[in-house]
Amino acid sequence: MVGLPARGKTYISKKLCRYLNWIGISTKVFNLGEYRRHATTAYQCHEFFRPDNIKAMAIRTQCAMDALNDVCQWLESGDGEVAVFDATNSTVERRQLIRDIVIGKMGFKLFFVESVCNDPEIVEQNIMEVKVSSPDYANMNKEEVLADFMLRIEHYQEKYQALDENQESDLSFMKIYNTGEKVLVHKHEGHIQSRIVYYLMNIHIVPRTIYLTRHGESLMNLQGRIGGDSDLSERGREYARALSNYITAQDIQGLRVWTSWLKRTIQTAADVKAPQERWKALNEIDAGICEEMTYEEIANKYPADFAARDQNKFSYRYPRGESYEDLVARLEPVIMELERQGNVLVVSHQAVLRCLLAYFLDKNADELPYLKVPLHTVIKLTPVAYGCKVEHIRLPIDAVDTHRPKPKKYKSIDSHKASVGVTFINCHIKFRILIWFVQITTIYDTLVKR
Ligand code: BKE
Ligand code: F6P
Repeated sequence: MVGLPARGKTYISKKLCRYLNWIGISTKVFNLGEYRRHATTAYQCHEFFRPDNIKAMAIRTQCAMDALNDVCQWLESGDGEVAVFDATNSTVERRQLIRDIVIGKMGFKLFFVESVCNDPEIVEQNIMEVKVSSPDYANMNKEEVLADFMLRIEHYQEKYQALDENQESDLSFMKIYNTGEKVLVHKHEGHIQSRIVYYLMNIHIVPRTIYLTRHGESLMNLQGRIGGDSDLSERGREYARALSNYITAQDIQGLRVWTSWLKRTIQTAADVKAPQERWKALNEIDAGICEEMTYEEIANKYPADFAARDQNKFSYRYPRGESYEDLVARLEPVIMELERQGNVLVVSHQAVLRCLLAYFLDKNADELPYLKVPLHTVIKLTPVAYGCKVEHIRLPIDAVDTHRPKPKKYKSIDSHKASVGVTFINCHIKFRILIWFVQITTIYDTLVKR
């Protein structure tokens, strides 16, 4: 990252990290502020950031080197694919140092993302929303924080050199002006970097709410069958009416409604008074040869498949159907368009909503297929600080429970055999000790008797 303080660098870093992890690219943020707070006792005031504060400058440079070192170690360990170095990196000298280490020494790719923002209102909004609650400013009031932070920015401004395609013509970078009003891309290098550019071109910070809900209870749900394209049950139709009343009562500005192409979501959204759009991508997971079966029938007819799915639910693909991993790939355009939108109500299905929820709540691939998305419940997501606030609004109409929890680990046959083996070895050793003991006493006896 590159940019003055309060330009949304941490916001971009965390959001980008969540997105890349969700699409399956292992990503981690290294925030220089955290290294600094670790290295030195309580932040006193903006004076710490004066360019002529030699002591502080030495600490800050050391922290940057430590962070960069951790970045390189993590990438080299093989666990990481993208490291986001969240710091101001606001001088040519610092960027050259990073280039020498990251490209020169390690041979990695390097891509700078600069946020340029000259709208004082956005900067102030940033300070009020995230700096006021920073550990740097424990027990200080809003006015004091704002004043100190503005001085901190001034210290950086003194030495700040924005990225420039003539001055640093060898570097790959993008610059985002005023939260996306204009974007400049210079010498990007390949697939991941263009995904990053595309993603950051689509995010915004205008407050809005996303509502997620499953369709009302369906006839298939009542029978415990998965998939299919059935109508709503009586209670499901009741939920459709209740949902419409709930949404009307919320009085949401410019609301748009997205459903899948399946009858149960279209019927559920039918009474909601707002413009509607259908997405094939929002259709439920395709269970292939298991469509319209109960879990019990699947366990009996395809026991190996059923067990394999419990072993790794995220990657398991139904024969002639889909996996959760496939779903995430199919939902990527939905997430991208959701990022661009304002208030949206998404009416979809259990597996699909687990994937969307995992994106917003930063859940990993192990947790994702087991997230709880009950019927007849509206999940309300509101962006706050660097994450999402989540509320579950259960509308009072009964419905069946379709959640199948991960089965508890029981001792497998192999580990049972192994434990028999260990007992056998234990007995064997005890037996040997007993024999030695008998032998020794016999020798002793014979010696004494002689
Ligand atoms: C949670 N933010 O409060 C926030 N602030 O360019 C308030 N300048 C504001 C931000 C983040 C969190 C986000 C951006 C930005 C900013 C000041 C900024 C931003 C930057 C590039 C693309 C999209 C947003
Ligand atoms: O049972 C309802 C349902 O939406 C099915 O259509 C779908 O196959 C299933 O839930 C997905 O949940 P799980 O992945 O836990 O089987």
